[in-house]
Amino acid sequence: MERRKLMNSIGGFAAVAFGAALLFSGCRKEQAVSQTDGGASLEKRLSEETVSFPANTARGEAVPNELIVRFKPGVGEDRRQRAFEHMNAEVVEKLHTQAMKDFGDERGYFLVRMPADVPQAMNRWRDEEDIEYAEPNYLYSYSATSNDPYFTDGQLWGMYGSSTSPSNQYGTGSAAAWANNHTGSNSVIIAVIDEGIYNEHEDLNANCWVNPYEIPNNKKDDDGNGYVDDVYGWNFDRNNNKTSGSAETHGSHVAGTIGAVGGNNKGVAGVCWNIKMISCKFLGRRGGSTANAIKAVDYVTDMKTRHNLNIVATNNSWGGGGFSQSLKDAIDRAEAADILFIAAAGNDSRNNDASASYPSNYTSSNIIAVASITSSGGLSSFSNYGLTTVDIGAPGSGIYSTVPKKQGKSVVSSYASYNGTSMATPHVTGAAALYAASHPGSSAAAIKTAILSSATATSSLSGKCATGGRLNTSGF
Ligand SMILES: [Ca+2]
Ligand SMILES: [Ca+2]
Ligand SMILES: [Ca+2]
Repeated sequence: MERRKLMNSIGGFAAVAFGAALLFSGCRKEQAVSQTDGGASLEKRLSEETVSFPANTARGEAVPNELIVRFKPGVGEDRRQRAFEHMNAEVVEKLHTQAMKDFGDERGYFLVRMPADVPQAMNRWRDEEDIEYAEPNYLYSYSATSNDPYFTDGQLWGMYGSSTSPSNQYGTGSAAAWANNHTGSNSVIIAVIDEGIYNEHEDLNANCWVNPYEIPNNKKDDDGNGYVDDVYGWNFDRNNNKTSGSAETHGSHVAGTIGAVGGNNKGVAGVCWNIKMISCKFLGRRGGSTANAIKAVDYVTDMKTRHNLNIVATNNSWGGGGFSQSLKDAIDRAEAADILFIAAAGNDSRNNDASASYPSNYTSSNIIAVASITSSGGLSSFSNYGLTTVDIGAPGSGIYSTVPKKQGKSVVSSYASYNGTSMATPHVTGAAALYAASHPGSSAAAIKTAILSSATATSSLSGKCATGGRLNTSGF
């Protein structure tokens, strides 16, 4: 509850919509969901009346009546069915991604729906002898919004630094790297796990990844990864390949900070002028679920191992919910595939050491947790922090980037200024890609070390994050 309030107070319009949806209370009509349809979309499952998730047993909001269930090893179909019947649970879908199979996980997870509310259901599952654990299908959302629509000064302050602009000394110093002819590489790939990316944007299109192993629009899964015609990535929210459109504002904004085309006399420039960005949309109008986050993370992991692609990082400008072992497992699979998981520290103005924020608080060593700073070097008022749980600060207040805009019946390229740790995070993801481009073959651990060890000490971050400093890419 507190989280939602604080997000609203900084004007997160998505948080308002998201929160309002969950504030309705009452019983939800049961709907038949078969096991074979891959699950009705999250939005559909939330589109009727929903119940708010009681705050006394676990943190945050979750999809009502749903749980992610993990059986113990060796439990076969008969015993699983018996457990489902005993629990009066209906299987929404089985989560058994290619990445899980690649990593030797034969069990997967089951997303189930039951009449009991989530805390009650979790307690009951704990007593089932065949169950390893059951956890909520948490809902995640971003929390960034445009501020002053007439914002004109200090645009792209985050790209400058003391060597290129004394008045913008708290930026990342990326302009210094560009001056050194370090502007990224088209062979470096990152994935944006977020909303989709508006890939027709004039300042994004050239840097949007196109799956070279998938023939578009032939209704066939040419690369055999389980997703048909996944050309730009995948929409895990709707389970289709439509990742672009006028609604994809947050994802497009994040993408522009990482890799809007630089030097083209248009719009803005990302930290990387040259890069390829995979669109993994799992945030919809009503947020995104743990089950869909797992599928998105695993999609990237499998894409890297399947095609030997040079995927260095995922950008994760979202948060919510409590600890999820099944999501942590997916992040750990990404780590094993040498992919960084760069995560927003959250926008609750709180200390993550004392009150965990997920996914940035997971202990997986491929995570870089990012706080937000202002153009005058202060910790942004909304930013979470944490000496042991947050790694570094980066520009997140008044960040100008790419967005789609509706104009009559068409969608056009536009630009807007947003605030949030959502905006700080892609500066770090862009930095990871920039470093990978100028230091080919670097491991995820080496890239992380380079980012953290080059941070510039910053008084507002002293004691507030592990490095006590802000992102500095000037030497990348
Ligand atoms: Ca495919
Ligand atoms: Ca195809
Ligand atoms: Ca540009």
